[in-house]
Amino acid sequence: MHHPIEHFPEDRELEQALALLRVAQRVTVLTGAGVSAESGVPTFRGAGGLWEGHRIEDVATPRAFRRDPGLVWRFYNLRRASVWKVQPNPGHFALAEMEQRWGADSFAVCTQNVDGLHQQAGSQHVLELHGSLARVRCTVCEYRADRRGEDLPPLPSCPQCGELLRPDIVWFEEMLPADVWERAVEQTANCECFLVVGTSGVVYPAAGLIDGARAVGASIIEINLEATAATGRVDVALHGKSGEILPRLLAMLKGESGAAATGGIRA
Ligand code: BJW
Ligand code: ZN
Repeated sequence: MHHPIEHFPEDRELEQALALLRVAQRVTVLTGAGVSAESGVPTFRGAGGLWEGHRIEDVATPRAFRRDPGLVWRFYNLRRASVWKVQPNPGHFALAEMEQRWGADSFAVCTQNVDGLHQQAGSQHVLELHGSLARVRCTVCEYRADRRGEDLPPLPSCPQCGELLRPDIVWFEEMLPADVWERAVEQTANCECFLVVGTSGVVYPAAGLIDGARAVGASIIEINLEATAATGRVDVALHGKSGEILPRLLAMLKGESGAAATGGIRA
């Protein structure tokens, strides 16, 4: 169905979201694969959520890596190569600009994404809950390094000890990096408005931040193409593309009309 810009279907919900954002002194955002979808990074679940017939749960575990490191590295080397080519989209840029409005001390992005696109868009206060595709670490020694943009061999080895390297990614059944997680919990406990963007909300402990925000009485706004596991726990659900809704919210915050703000954005 075609909706003319003047009758954007979410207008009432957008106004509600705007009102919640306007009164918040501190804002925390939880992002997932959906924010990068419009940059061309595939999401994990739903259509296209398989990799050569493997479910993410079967490739992204320590057991899978022990069983067949070559298979797992093939998956990561392909994803690394494709991520160097993509660019942030208007959703990433809108969040970076929101951070400037609130100030980096009062605005944090807790991301489950490993693509680095929030930082590339200019966000300073980014907490990478699930690690980074750019980084590798040794399976034996303390070696850890940013190897962004580099093509790695099929089974890369550690420059310090010669043992096998692995992606610095949090796999299923692994703990999140303790310092990053602590800071995410703290940002959530201290926020007054919590944005949940482009995540299915099924992977824990990240999805638990939503409950953390509720527990401290923060208002919760969800932006997603569709209803998710989180929708029942939010105050306002905005259905649509984050690359369109976030810039629109930003424009409304700045006092521009929503319609004028969409001028530069492709439908
Ligand atoms: C748009 C859009 C647009 C599209 N605009 N929206 C049973 C057994 C074992 C473990 C568990 C278990 N039950 C629970 C667990 C714990 C487990 C877990 O949560 N599992 C559930 C899946 C059941 N969690 C863990 O294991 C975590 N660790 C842990 O708990 O440690 C303690 C422990 C120790 C020992 C045993 C058990 C526990 C670690 C979780 C690490 C997750 N890592 C991954 C893979 C990284 C690999 C990689 O990237 O290469 O991280 S999983 C994968 O899911 C990835 C993502 O960050 C994460 C979240 O996915 P996300 O971002 O939500 O993406 P999608 O695809 O699900 O959703 C996209 C959304 O966007 C959709 O809603 C779309 O509608 C929307 N969208 N386009 C707006 N344009
Ligand atoms: Zn090593």
